[in-house]
Amino acid sequence: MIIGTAGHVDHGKTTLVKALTGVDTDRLAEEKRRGITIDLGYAYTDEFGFIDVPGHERFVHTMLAGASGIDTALLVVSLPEGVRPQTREHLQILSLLGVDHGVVALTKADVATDRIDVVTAELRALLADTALCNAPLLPVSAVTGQGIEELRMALRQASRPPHDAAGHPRLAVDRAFTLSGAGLVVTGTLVSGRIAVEDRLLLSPSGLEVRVRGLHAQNRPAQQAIAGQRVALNIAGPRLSKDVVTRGDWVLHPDVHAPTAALDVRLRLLPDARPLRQDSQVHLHLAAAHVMARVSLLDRDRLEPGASALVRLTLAQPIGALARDRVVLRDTGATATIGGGVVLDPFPPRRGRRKPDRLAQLSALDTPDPTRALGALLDVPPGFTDQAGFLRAWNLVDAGAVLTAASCIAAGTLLFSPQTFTHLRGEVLTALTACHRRSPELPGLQPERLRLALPDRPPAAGFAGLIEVLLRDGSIAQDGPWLRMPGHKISLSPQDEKLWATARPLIAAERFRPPRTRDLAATLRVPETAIRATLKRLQRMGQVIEVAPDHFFLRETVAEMAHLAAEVAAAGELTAATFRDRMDNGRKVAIQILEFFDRAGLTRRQGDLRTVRAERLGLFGEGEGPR
Ligand SMILES: Nc1nc2c(ncn2[C@@H]2O[C@H](COP(=O)(O)OP(=O)(O)OP(=O)(O)O)[C@@H](O)[C@H]2O)c(=O)[nH]1
Ligand SMILES: [Mg+2]
Repeated sequence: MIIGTAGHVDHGKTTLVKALTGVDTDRLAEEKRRGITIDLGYAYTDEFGFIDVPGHERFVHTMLAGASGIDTALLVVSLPEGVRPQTREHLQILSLLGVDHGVVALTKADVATDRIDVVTAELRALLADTALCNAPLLPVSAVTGQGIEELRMALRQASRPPHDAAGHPRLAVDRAFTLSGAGLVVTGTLVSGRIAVEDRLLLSPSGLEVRVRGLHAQNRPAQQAIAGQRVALNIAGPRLSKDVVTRGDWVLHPDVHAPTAALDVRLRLLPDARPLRQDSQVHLHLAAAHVMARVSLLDRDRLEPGASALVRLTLAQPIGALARDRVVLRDTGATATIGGGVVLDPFPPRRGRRKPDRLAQLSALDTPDPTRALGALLDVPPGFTDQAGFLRAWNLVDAGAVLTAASCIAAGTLLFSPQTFTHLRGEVLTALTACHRRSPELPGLQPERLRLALPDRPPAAGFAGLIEVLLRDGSIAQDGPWLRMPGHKISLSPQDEKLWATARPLIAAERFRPPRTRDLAATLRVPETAIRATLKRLQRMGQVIEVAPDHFFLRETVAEMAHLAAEVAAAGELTAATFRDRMDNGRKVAIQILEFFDRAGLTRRQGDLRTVRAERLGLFGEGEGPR
């Protein structure tokens, strides 16, 4: 159990921790000299771990780093002074962080017993609307020892239920130092999962590799630490040193290493804050991290005190953050805490942040339960989500249970709601059927063309998954790169069929110098555009080949000419002249054919000479030797 102190400067937090543990947590010379706490202090007993925070208003950011890792609050209020500004602000921070277990110590009882009633009344009023409204209030004195035992008992009872150790490990680093003999040590609160000696983890956001050489859990050597404990890790890794670790970093499992510079958050503004305008600059605190951020209000243009809104926080630099992490915001000058909230989406899309669909998605994500979040998310457009992104955001290790409970369909990289899946499947089948009706001569559609043809165009990655499923269950079929309906066979439309029946004999008659489209059109008395379109479709079916613009040859003729070229080359030299002589079709056409062969990679030209690449002779079909 980790207890964090809270309260105004000089109210006796550090003295009280010493009375409870025997440890003086003010270690720094400057702390001794000035008589105030500056940095976080740590003290342990057999049953408790204490984080002692500074009360001075200049060090609220440090208090925030400490308070983000605690279970239970020890709010300290001095009887002579009563409630003061940082009593309020620390209490607000505890409430924004969701710390709902705690005890209030009324300190310096030895000098101000007469103030107990007044201060108690003041505090009861202050706590009334908070999660700590029923916290015990105990007068204590570190000088006489009065109330210290009672306080210990009360802390024991205030402890919250043990943490769920599910999820990948994430340790919020609040300190790094080198220990002679051991090397680099980082300390912090393990907010999820477990860490064991020899684990291989990452430092985030830097991404440096980390090996756990040894660890302490709650200040004791251990083989393993679990969520909720304060942990010290002795770590090693290439390029790792004290200088590359800062307060606010994470040591975590590679699967949850995903630095982000944008967070979509449900933000609550404190009742005594000033109204928040678009694009306000704020200090953002998340776990032990502290960065500047800009607030874009998503569902309104101005946020009133005491109200809550959906906001996009754009950070000055990337940090590690996941769904349900708490954020606390302070004003531009860091003079006051103004509000806080819960991360709904740590990896939000760049575009469309204020669109109604997007706001509906964020509302869907506004629940602590990942199964409910997923179910609700898939119920709003577009009805699917990126599987890896969702699992990472929610730090789900074994996702099976959640996916089953949310009854979604995993296809490729996406998770679909059953309705969306059925709908998209319908769109695919409709699009393919329409394509076959429109262009019976086509084998089908290539996947990307099909995707772009869908009214609800799903992203490429997820579409691939959808197609995989449809192929597997036989709803559609595939020939090479073409997707088609299972029953589809390529054929010509009746009009094409008719035209081809008259055109083919003309092309076959003069097979080495067939008529061009213009001549065919004139002979057959049809528009040139019509004959050209039909021949293009026949080309896609593999019946003809457009050797030069508007000059179509039968495919088998091209295959025959390829073999003739090889023959000519084998007999002597393959040039425009020798090839023309062999085919008896004129120099211009012979050159066009050879240039076509060059482009197709059948022949290679050096000056006037050409060589034939024998391995490419099959390029235009099999079994078509010279007649
Ligand atoms: N008489 C009396 N004095 C106390 C008691 N507890 C603390 N003090 C004195 O109050 C002063 C401040 O105590 P600290 O424990 O440093 O206060 P703090 O809350 O830790 O201060 P910051 O960390 O700077 O916010 C010191 O001079 C203490 O000796 C107490 O129970 N009785
Ligand atoms: Mg102190």
